[in-house]
Amino acid sequence: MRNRMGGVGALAALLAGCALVPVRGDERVAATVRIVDSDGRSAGSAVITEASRGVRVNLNTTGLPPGVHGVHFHENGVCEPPGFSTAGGHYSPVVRTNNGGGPQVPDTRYLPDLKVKEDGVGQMETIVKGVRLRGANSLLKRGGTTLVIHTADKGTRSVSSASDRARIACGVVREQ
Ligand SMILES: [Cu+2]
Repeated sequence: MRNRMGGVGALAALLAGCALVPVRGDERVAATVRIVDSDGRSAGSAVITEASRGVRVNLNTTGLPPGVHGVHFHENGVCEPPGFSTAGGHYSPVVRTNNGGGPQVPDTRYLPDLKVKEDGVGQMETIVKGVRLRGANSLLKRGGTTLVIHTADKGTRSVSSASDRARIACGVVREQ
């Protein structure tokens, strides 16, 4: 009996060890974003993980006005309510491609819109190419970056590509 329990314990330890081994090496790199609204109150969060040639963004918000909101990465890691001008302009780093195209500017501005329902709950998930969590074009660069949510459009048309509307929520991208 004692031997058998010992075997189970060894197996459990082995499985626990396996759980620490990432399926893909870069999946372990992650960042979190705590979103605050213009009153400085919590308005949800985002999780950012490395993806192939970019990052995966999973954004969940609460308490924001219903509607279709533009979402962008901005160039400074500072969120000061109410206006969040401290976040600076869009973060849109230059990326050199290796297929002969030379330097390109990826439009990291163009994340999908955040759709907030009548109950104030919003969700958006996407993969953004051209930025990473490490090395060049990192969202965790010196000085930081932010995820900024803009005021909603009246209708349902896409607003992420529109000019920079008023900022209603903001969160600093932080290493997890
Ligand atoms: Cu913006």
